[in-house]
Amino acid sequence: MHIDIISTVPELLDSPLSHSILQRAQDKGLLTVRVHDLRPYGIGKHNSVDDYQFGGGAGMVMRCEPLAALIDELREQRQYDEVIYLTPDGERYAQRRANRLSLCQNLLLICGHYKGIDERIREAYVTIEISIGDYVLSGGELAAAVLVDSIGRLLPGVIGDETSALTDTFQDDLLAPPVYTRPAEWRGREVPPILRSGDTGAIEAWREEQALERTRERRPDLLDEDAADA
Ligand code: 6GU
Repeated sequence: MHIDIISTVPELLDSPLSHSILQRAQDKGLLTVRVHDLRPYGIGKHNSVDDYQFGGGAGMVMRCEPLAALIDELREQRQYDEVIYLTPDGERYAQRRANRLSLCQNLLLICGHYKGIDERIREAYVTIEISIGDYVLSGGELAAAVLVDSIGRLLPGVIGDETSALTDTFQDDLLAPPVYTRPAEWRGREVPPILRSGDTGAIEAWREEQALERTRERRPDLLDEDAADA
């Protein structure tokens, strides 16, 4: 998979993209990520990328022309499966969307700042608008990093059996069951004996039951959503 990211603060993405699983994916050639600085496409001698909003009001809006120039240039090099705008008024991001996006070949992510981007860029280019939750970030970069991480780790070959994505929390709309490692007893707290029983069938059943119980207690909305989908 290849992911292009448009940003006015490309440095914000250096660190999250160059660690652990994401770095491994890139080293293995399974994922390439390029961050493109919008600033050189800005207008005039100050390379302006934003302006006051029509109608008045506080906050700047990212201008059409710089974004269009960079997007057009990128689209000459690649056919994007999706052009994604990261914005707090987008669809709420969840595992199902990550799963679907992990099947794509080429993605373009656009990070907004200030009051966001001119509506006409959304109309002309954007195919999906995504929010990573109900709170406001100062820009789309951290949200873009969240997307790249959650998608990158799903690409075949990126993570091995030991961390299989199939058993993740959310993968079946359930939270993950509790997990334990050595020692078998720590400060008087014992690992549930069933996990040390060697009975794989019983262990599997216990984990399912725990996952369900945890989901009922902490995130009953996940179980309701499941029912609503059916
Ligand atoms: Cl994608 N962008 C911004 N600026 N804030 C957010 C967000 C995105 N998702 C949640 N809050």
